Amino acid sequence: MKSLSTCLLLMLMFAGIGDASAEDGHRLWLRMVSPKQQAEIRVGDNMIVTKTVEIAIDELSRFWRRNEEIVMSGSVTPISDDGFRITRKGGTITLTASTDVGMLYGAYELLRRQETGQKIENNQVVSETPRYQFRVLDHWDNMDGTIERGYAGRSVFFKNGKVDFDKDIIREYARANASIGINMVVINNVNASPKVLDEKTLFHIADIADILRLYGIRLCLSVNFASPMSLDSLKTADPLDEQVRDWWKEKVMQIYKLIPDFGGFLVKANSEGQPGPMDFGRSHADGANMLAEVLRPHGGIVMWRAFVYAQNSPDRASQAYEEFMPLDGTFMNNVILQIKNGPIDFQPREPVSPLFYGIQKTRLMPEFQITQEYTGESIHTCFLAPMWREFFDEIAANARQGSRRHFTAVSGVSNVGNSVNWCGSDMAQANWYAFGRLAWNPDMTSEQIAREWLQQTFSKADKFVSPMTAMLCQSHEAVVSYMMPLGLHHIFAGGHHYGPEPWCHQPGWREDWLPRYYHKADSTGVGFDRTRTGSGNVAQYPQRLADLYDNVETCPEKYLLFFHHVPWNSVWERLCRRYDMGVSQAEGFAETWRSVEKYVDMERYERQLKRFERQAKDAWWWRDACLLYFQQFSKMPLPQDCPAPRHKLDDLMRFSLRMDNYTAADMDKLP
Ligand code: BDP
Repeated sequence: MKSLSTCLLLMLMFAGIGDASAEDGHRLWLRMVSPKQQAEIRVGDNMIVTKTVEIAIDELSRFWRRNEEIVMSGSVTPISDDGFRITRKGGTITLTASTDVGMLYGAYELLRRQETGQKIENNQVVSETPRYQFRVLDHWDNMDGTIERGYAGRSVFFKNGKVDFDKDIIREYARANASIGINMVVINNVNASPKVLDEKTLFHIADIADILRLYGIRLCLSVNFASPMSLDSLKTADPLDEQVRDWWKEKVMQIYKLIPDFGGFLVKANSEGQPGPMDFGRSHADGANMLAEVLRPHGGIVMWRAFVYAQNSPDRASQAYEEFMPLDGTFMNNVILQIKNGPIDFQPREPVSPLFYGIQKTRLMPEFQITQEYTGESIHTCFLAPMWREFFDEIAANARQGSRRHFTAVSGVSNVGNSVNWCGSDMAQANWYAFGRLAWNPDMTSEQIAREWLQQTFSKADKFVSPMTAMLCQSHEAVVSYMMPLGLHHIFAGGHHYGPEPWCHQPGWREDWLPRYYHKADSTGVGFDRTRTGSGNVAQYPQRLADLYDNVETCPEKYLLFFHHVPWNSVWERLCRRYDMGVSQAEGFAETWRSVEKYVDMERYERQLKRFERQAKDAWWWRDACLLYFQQFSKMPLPQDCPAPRHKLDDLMRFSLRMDNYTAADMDKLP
């Protein structure tokens, strides 16, 4: 064995990490403080010290504060999938892994335990392997530097139509991802510009991949299906055309020459106006398989999105299932269908997409949305772990035996941008963290995740951690309650998806982009009838669930108006009370925050307090807009003990935020 701690001091390359200025939020959950004396890290002879292992050693030697020495040892028996084992005997901790990335993950686990006060007892064995093989972060970054549905500034990868990045930032970004186990990133928007595959662009993208690789992360790209036509003037992008196939083959070879560990393609095809195989009379499977075939020899995958819905269909919730079920079993095995968790579109709450139960012979991966497009952007605190847990729990309870094996990957649409604190708000960082932790281990509870994030990000004091954990874990339900309780969905303003506009009417817009398509409020009641006698959507679920959802008596209340059109007299009071519950919870957030003031630095305290205050105001906005609008149909008074509205419906209907580029000042104009 040899000691490496001294030579690693020379790794100036990483010196900047962790030293960022005080409390601007830039250090995320990685706020370890170096001890005066560096820890002794020994490396077993059976381990090859790659650059990734060097990073692991560097992290431990700089931040391990315990008296124990750490021995890093290659594993004699293989530990699967970048897993690791940690054991302690007396004053020696041994970290064992089969791969260098496994070693890095083990190092971060040790540091996480140190920072959250979880001791490793004598003779204890901590053994971890990730549940999902690919833990993917999807960025919706455009090459002009904007980010679709991004609320944290501009892209860290692109600017002015070009690849443009700061090496230190990418290194910090990669480090943060590695610390929570993320091992793949797609750096550009699913609404992909063909230009991303331009040779010159790829050349620069390879520089990003070089940094990510050190942290065990494979880079992927979203591709535009018509790229051969836009980039090289081919007459068609038909996936069965020889010339088109050759074009992709060449392109993929070009990519792998530059990026030998390239992860693969993410494709949004024949969806919301994007080109796809159906433009040429071919199926999704034809398109996906064509790409899969050229990627396979290099070890690449195709993540083919199932987010499709044709115009003017009677029920958008049924479409992906109708389009993809007949194709089950026809996809190559390096194709993974990437399916949004719910059948509509990242709503604050939706049932699980029926495709997760139906598809049996094709690999699947859920797509979550970390960026808060529909849950208050980076302004509202909405901790999403409870929502993602709901998904994992429902799948575990209802999927046919064995079908869980299809889940080899999980993805989340990132909330990262170039703002100093990465996510636009300090609280939104918790969702990036939670996504990584759940992708690694979907059995973790929301409380565990919230707790460890708070301890590392703010303070270990129990008087801070306990109330804040409770608040975070309540926040998703609160947002659902003041925005869209009881199964309501998609009643947002057109365009920005921040505020309520159940009345929204935009001449010329697609029906299914407008709230009235979804809430169907009229004089008889409210809600979308998806029962067997309605749109029939319930029938896409396994029998037990179909029966459960079909019957208004047994349908879980949280999905009531998703599956049923319910008469006002049986739902009005419940609706009012739910909205009120959400409002009072949101008001409580600011109170909780005030009560923990002394545990938080001024900068982050003030910044967050403003957001909580805004959130409480917005909760009132949501509540009044929806209840006053629905009241026009219900013609029923608010229950006596419910507070009177603070706004007038007419005023709210006149108020509108400009799409995507409104400011805090604009919001303050809320009547
Ligand atoms: C919707 C977003 C839109 C995305 C689309 C998608 O509003 O910006 O392009 O999803 O996932 O939620 O493709």
